Amino acid sequence: VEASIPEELREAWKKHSATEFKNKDEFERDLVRHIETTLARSMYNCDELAAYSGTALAFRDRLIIEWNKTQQRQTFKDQKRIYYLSLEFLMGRTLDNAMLNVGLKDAARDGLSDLGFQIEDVINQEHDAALGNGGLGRLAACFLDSMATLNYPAWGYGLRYRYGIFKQEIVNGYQVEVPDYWLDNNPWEFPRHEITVDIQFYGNVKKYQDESGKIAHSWEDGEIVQAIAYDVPIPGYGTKTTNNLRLWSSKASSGEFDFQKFNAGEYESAVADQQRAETISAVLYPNDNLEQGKELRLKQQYFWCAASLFDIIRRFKKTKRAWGEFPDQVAIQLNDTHPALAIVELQRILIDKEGLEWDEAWTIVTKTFGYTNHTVLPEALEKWSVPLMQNLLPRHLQIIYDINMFFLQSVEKRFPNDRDILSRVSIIEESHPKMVRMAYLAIIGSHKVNGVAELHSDLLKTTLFKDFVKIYGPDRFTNVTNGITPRRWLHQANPRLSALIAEKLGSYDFLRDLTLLDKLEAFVDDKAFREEWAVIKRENKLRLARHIKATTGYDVNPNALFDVQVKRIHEYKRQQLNIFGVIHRYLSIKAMSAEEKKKVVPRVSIFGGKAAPGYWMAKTIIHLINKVADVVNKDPDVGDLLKVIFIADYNVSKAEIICPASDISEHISTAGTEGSGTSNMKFVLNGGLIIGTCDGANIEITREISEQNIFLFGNLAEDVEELRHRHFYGDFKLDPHLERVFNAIKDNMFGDKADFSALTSSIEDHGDYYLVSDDFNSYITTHEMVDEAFQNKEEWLAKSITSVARMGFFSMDRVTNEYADSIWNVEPLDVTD
Ligand code: RUG
Repeated sequence: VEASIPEELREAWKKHSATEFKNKDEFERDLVRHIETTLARSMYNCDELAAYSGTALAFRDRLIIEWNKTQQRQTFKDQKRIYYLSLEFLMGRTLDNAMLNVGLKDAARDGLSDLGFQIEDVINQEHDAALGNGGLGRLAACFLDSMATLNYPAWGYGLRYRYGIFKQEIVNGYQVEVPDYWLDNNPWEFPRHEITVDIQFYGNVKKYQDESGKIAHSWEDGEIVQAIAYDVPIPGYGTKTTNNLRLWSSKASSGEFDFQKFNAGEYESAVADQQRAETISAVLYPNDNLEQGKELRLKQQYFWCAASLFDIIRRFKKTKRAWGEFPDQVAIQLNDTHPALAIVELQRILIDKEGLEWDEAWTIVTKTFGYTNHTVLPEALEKWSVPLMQNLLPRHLQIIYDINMFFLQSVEKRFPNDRDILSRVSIIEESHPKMVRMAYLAIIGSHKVNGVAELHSDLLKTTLFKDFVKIYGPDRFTNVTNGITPRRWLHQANPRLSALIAEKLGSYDFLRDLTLLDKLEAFVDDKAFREEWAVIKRENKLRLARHIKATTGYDVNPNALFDVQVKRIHEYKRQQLNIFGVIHRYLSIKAMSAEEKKKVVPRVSIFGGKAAPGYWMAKTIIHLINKVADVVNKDPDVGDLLKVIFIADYNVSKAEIICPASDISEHISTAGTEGSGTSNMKFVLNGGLIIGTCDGANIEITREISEQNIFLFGNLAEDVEELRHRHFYGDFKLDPHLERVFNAIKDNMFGDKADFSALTSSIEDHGDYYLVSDDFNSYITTHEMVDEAFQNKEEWLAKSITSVARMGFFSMDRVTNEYADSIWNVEPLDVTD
């Protein structure tokens, strides 16, 4: 308020208030101005990168003008806001999305062309914002797009990593990690040096009596690190709403190095404090579905939770409401357990700083938080060692113990005869060292817990969180099946398909209400429409083929069946099953007569994905894929009938090229292991069919598009435990087709067999935990069915169109509305005035 211009002087301001460009000419004006002034370049010195920067700055002006208005509108209306806390936001590129969302891509295309640039080349200059590992981070990004599109007052809070997910290079078939320094030339963020928060670590807790004689606690000493806000505007599609993503960056609290040390010539130690502080937001941990328990990661988590909560509370306090109204104004969603410390931090602030009683504070806390679980994999469930937490966050550990004590007391009262339940549900695991179970903390501190697909949410209730269902009743647990934003994953990634759909449906309204796609079914038998559909798929395949040629040197036949598996490399996602299937196919082709070969449906097997740097088995899988590619792609016996491609450095912008180009994609996790999966939705929405197990959202995709339009195979989730049990007791027989594949590997067909022995022996000798052998026969037979179906072009097209028409359910907008109704209790803002 102190910084606002006095009422009587505002006319002068308003006269010069920034305006938005609305057409090609105005865009050109802004573009040239930015190139000449902001970038200090000229018409004699303007390359594609400068054209990109100028275009981005022109669009950024527009976004920030709407961002300012949105913030004013939301402050004025003062409705309940959503705060989405996520350690990962996998945004990808921004410019194309911004152009489409504000509806000015055509103006930009024409304007750029007037100056001699192709819009696609300009868009391709942008570096992906890759602040995430995979599905979890991409879901957060889809949420932001959808919440803005639907006019929800919403903020994302995350960390501004200096290094995003590493860049992957393939050297001699091995993954090599290269740092991703993405911040050079990033026009999309606004540093807010005036918005800082001091964050405390270490130190100790003093107990004292306050004036009223009550026992109180203060957290003292330790070290302070400063959090600085960086804001990223998030435009909605076809709406004025432009929300905010606030990312925190860390800095030493003094902001300077120690001058005394500097003067004494101790240069290194003079900057050491500063570097140590900056390390907190330096790197994204490159693990997907795997927790490592490193102290720096815990520091990141607390740093980000504390800064975000401080900010949220500061905003709430401006409204001068009573604390009891906090949950009516604030909904905080925890994306996985990574932000679970926010629960403890809010309780700490309320009792230690604001003087509320424990129960009153705890009621506020639990009404405020919702927790989304994304996995049942034990290795992904976060646990923090008690000694580590004691050292780093001594007061928080005390509060966790108190939360646990009150919780266990209530459990004991309800189940007086069940001693075991107490140790099963305790937040503290009685191991050596003791561990804090973050998922339990998140459940106890939230009013709703949701899984991300039906099967996953059911498994949570019947296995992992079974005791908590008994304690709290089933209503605390719910399901919200994931979705994807059709803006990026259809309109932006596949503009021609989007345009064809718009032509048939009469408008682009389906981008705001994806259920309108169902009207496409009426055109399934329309021959001209089918042809156009086929032409678009072919062009998308050609685009991918060009990318493959440019990046790998391999030529691929666009008439072949493009079979794609792109996602993080993980044993549970079973890229090993796929590459074994490819080897099986290769061996079969090699054994064929010339006559038999004529009947083979040509295939390109395309892989992409990163392995966590410390995940040896995942790296071995990448190595095998590349070695198989080396052999198969050069084998004259095979020619065009089979090609194997590994696309290095899979990321969001590559996904935008790959998804529209698939004929079939693979979602083949061991049943019961994949939370939801979201690339399955992206591929189907782009007219690709899928082969998959009965896992995650594949099940609901099947329900929506019908069994005729999907290739399902493999054991069911309910049989997995029994099979593993049998393997464990020695009841295991390697599938004979898989045995032939293993023999080829052991004959050094793909290089030194020793390189792959860990992989084969995990199946043959160590229990085949992921059921690769059990599912192998069903997998290869289903692929034969895929080949057969692909030969019937007309039927294949009908399946493709029908599936797209039935994908309305998987819009992120449906997801966002479900969270808003059943978890957040938040209404969209009226933006019509
Ligand atoms: O593995 C899951 C995916 O199945 C899911 O679609 C995605 C979004 O909900 O989250 C992924 N995930 C789970 N990423 N990290 C975890 C565990 O921390």
